[in-house]
Amino acid sequence: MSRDADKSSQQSAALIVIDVQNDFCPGGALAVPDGDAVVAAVNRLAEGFTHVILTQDWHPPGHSSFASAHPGRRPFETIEAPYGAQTLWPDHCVQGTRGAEFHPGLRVPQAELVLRKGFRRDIDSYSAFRENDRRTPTGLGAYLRERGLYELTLCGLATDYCVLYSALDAREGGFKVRLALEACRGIDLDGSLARALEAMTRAGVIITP
Ligand code: VGL
Ligand code: ZN
Repeated sequence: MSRDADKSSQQSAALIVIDVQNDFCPGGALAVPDGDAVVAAVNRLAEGFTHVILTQDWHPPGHSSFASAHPGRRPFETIEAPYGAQTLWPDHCVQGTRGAEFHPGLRVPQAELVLRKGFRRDIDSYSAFRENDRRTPTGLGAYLRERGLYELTLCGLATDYCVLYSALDAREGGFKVRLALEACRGIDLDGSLARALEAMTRAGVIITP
């Protein structure tokens, strides 16, 4: 089958590229080990999709997920936010900064939507669908349903945070979800990567190499 024929049979398929931003890559403020290794893999994967959506972690200065906003707290500690446990992070992906930009090697010119998240100062948002209070929607679920995009392939950074929560919420929203593992890298805090892969498998996410 030609690539075009292949694509046209995939009208309900979308690739969702999570947070491939400078701050999550080596040298960035919240670098994921080997994070930039996903760039080439994502570029290759995207060639097979007509519909591509990018997400962008997009925090205002002083965001409540930053350890620096909590005197006496340090990055990677957990605090009790009004909506539950919240890991504290180094300042990262601040709106308008270079760290918040997509990795310069990312080549997905056909991307149809850039979904920004984490822009409310008092709520973090790992998931592309729902913020960390687990109630505030981002609108992505409705967007995908209205466009008839039901078969999602997820990739990006970080496997055990934003990719994980996006995948679980997508399953809860009734989407078919595949995780392209070669195009993902994790932060792995205290075994979080293994736990993430288990949780996604349990939720019916199809994990492919
Ligand atoms: C992420 C921690 C904080 C992610 C975003 O993209 O996985 N992780 N903000
Ligand atoms: Zn963030």
